[in-house]
Amino acid sequence: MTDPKRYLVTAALPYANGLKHVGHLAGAYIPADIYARYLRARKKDVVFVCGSDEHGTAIPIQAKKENTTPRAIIDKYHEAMKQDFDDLSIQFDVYHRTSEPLHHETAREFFTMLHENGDLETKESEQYYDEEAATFLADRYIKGTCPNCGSDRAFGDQCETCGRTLSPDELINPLSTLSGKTPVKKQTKHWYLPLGKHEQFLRDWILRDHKDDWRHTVSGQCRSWIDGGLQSRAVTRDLDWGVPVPLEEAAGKVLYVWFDAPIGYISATKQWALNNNRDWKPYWYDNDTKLVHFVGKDNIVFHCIIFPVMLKLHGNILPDNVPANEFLNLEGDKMSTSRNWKLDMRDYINDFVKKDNGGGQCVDMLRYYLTQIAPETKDSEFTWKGFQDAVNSELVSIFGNFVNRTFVLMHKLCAGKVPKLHEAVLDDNDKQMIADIAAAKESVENCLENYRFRDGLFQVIDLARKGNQYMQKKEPWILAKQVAEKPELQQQIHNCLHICLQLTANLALLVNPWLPSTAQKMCYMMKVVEKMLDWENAGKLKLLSVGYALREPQLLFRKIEDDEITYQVNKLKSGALQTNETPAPVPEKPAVPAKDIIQFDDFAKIELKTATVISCEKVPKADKLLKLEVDLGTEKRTIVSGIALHYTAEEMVGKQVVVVTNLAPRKMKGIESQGMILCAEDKSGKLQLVKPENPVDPGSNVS
Ligand code: B3M
Ligand code: ZN
Repeated sequence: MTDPKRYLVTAALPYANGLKHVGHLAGAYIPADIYARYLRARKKDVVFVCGSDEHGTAIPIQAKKENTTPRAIIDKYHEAMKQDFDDLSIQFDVYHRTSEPLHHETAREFFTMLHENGDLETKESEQYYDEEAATFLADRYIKGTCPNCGSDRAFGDQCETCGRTLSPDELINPLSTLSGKTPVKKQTKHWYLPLGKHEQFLRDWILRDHKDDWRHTVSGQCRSWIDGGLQSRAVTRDLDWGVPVPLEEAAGKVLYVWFDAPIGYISATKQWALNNNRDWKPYWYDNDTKLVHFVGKDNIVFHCIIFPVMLKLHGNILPDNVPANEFLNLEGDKMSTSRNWKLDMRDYINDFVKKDNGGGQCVDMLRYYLTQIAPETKDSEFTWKGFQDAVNSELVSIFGNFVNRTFVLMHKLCAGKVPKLHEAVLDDNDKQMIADIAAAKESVENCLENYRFRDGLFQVIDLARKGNQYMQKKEPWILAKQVAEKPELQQQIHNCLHICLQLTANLALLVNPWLPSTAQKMCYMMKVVEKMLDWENAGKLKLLSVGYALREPQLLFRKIEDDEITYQVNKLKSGALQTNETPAPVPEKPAVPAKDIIQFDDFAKIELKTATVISCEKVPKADKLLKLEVDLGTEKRTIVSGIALHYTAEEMVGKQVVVVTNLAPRKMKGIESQGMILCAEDKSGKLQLVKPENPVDPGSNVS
């Protein structure tokens, strides 16, 4: 959607049945917060809504576990989750609750309209009933064996081992979790949403209209749901906790939690409007509103299929995108609450953020690492070592180091004041740095607009990396020693520091959506108001005025020490619960190859040679592509390679690489690529060139 009038950003409403872990944070809340902050920096009309999901069987189940009432559970966890989000700088415009009367009223109205319009079906069916407890059993109250993976601890709605959504009838050997007995079947009446009637609409809308802009992981999951045949879904339940069904004949029944929870986005918007004296309706009815749902992959079907059908029937707008993330594993295993293999937001807050003296650096360190490993296209993994590396070798050594050096040198060489830019004596390095600053705006923006938050952050760090390289090339501290003899060098020093300072201001602005506390601290050091972080200012060299006196630098990030990491790993391992249930399968490191076995002859078909990069440039309008000229000894070739986010064009020149030389030529962005360069990809998606241990002649065979 081009240039919408307003934006409505939602993040999945977390169940108020327990604390949430960093997997949830990486999956939905951080990306949503980055996006909302970016839109605010662009002065867009944006509302970012969330709230606690306080219905469903998860709540009474937790109440039973904690020996208290559902009400006490939702009050406790609503407050705790709200606090956790706040502590980690997730800045919702409203954080609502589905237990609020405003929500109940909204959900009732929604159901009533669909019911009165004849959009729902009713069906009498047999449902599991626990005779001993004298109650129908909600899906979650039934346990059994998963027909998909064979785990014996699957629930009637989902198998948490393999993630498959289930219905109670699919469970093998079902048992009531209330009495432990085998339940019986009993007649009951329910209201259904006939999804099958909307198949064509869903096909057209998702698979045709959003073919290009939705993540393939998302549309792929939708396609398999649609192709698998869309069944009618019950929207009511026999339960005494939830929004009562607004029909006399439905006494004792409530709306299914997945019917009322997404309507929670609407009631939250209404609450925001009440708080701010605004009108909520355009956000849900006007076609020039861009609605974006941030969720984890287990919520895709609800946000892409069921809720959109409800919205269409109710006359609302549809989401423009649902950039769902895959899952985050932890230290080699699936995160699991039941096995206590997890890192709760609260644990991180207690162990790191609380010791920060309110500076927010540890908040930003976590936001940084969770974005860097964001499971945007495939499952990824949190490791404490990875966290330490990301902080120490990127935030501290690249970003923090550049900002600190700039400030220290400015105080030392320019009396703490922003020096003048002498345009007449700008050299090539200066000009290149200025051009890089200007170009960063567009590339970062491009990533943010397309929900590629990981790449976007990489671009920001890359700009800081270029800043360090630039400073290293210019060496103003050396020039300062020679200035007594050569006074004209003073202008060079001023130019370098002027550019580094403007770059620092640009970095604050660009990094702000990801690392808001860092941006704030940088504003303080630069003595500028946060209003300066207006996105329109990005790319320019005018953010700081000449002669302006800046504060002393503060270190932006501290290092993470080895013993902190050891402590966390031990804590995780010693806290892990041994259950006598079948453990969740560890995502196996493939001991066997992931691809089919091939014969030597198949391998021998591939021609691999070493080559030396002679020249290299960025491919215009393609963030990821570099165009390289390589020397293969007997010939030179052009190769287009998707490594631009990992290597700059300059640093590629002179490097030895390994090339697949007999790959059929392929056109990319209009350039014919005559081969492919080999890289290794680490868990975080970072690429490293594959090359001989010691240089060999260009054109040497690799086998
Ligand atoms: N509470 C499930 C979850 O937290 C559910 C999301 C509701 S979003 C409308 O994964
Ligand atoms: Zn399973």
